[in-house]
Amino acid sequence: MGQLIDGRWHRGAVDRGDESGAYRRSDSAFRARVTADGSSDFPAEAGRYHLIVSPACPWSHRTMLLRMLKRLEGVVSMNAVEPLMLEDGWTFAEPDPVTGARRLYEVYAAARRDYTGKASVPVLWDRQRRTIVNNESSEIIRMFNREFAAFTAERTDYYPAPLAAQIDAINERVYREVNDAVYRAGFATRQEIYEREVTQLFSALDWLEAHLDAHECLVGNQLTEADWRLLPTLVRFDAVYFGHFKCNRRHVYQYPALWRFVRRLYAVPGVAATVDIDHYKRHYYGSHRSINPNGIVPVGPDIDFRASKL
Ligand SMILES: N[C@@H](CCC(=O)N[C@@H](CS)C(=O)NCC(=O)O)C(=O)O
Repeated sequence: MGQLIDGRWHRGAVDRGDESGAYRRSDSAFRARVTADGSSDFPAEAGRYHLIVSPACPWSHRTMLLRMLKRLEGVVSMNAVEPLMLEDGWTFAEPDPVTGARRLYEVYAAARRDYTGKASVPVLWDRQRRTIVNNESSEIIRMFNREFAAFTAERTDYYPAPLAAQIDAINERVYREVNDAVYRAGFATRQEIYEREVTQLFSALDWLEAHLDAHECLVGNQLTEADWRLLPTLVRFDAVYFGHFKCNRRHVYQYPALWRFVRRLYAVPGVAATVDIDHYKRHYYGSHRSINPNGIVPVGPDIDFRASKL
């Protein structure tokens, strides 16, 4: 881990809790938009934008899912970093073919010479202007959903206007109480904070279980962005968050409706190829030495999202 200060990389832990023992995720710095009509400085074009992801990272996973679901594989290129994130941050096995970077922080420094902050994934890079358009996954998925319509035949709208307010409300709660909560539990450095986070997380899972017991999807009768933003946390849960982040009251497979939901989304064509449990385990257990000092990666659990039972 580390971060850029005035465009220079500094090694050292930045993912620690603060003095209160709580963990806070920093805001994303690059917030421009690709637009279909070119009204921003970044018009939608085929072959212009490049997505850099970590397959382990749940925020990256959202962008991988929307890129695949909207059939943008031939429109927006994609490259993945290596599983381990240590002193140099995220790194590439080979120089990234588009930016030439060996380390993700070089991409940030190329975009802004005096950049200060973390070098996080996902990143949406513009080949033409040689800069980062956006590094906030919630915004990248909205661009993939809507702005590239001229370059894909896939018409499914994952953020339909009539459901937008409900999707926003669910997203906000799922982000705070589930997606980010597992990290706050895992990186807490005080017992009472960890316990508070885990307690809240499992009440949120109880709420989702009750909702998905009665409904097929989180919002309306169709799969929306809200469902695809929940999946990355649920597919990582039993293999990583349960053990590594000590979110261990129950497994996802012990919640009948949540487990059905995960398997249903996993069965959607193209989704399974975005899921890589071994990669997740190597990343989390290998990278977060503050909570797993020897970097030992556990062997289990045996998990099969295609099975009707575990
Ligand atoms: N708000 C960002 C969060 C992204 C994020 O936190 N990514 C993590 C990986 S899961 C990261 O790259 N962290 C780099 C670091 O901690 O130095 C988004 O959703 O796009």
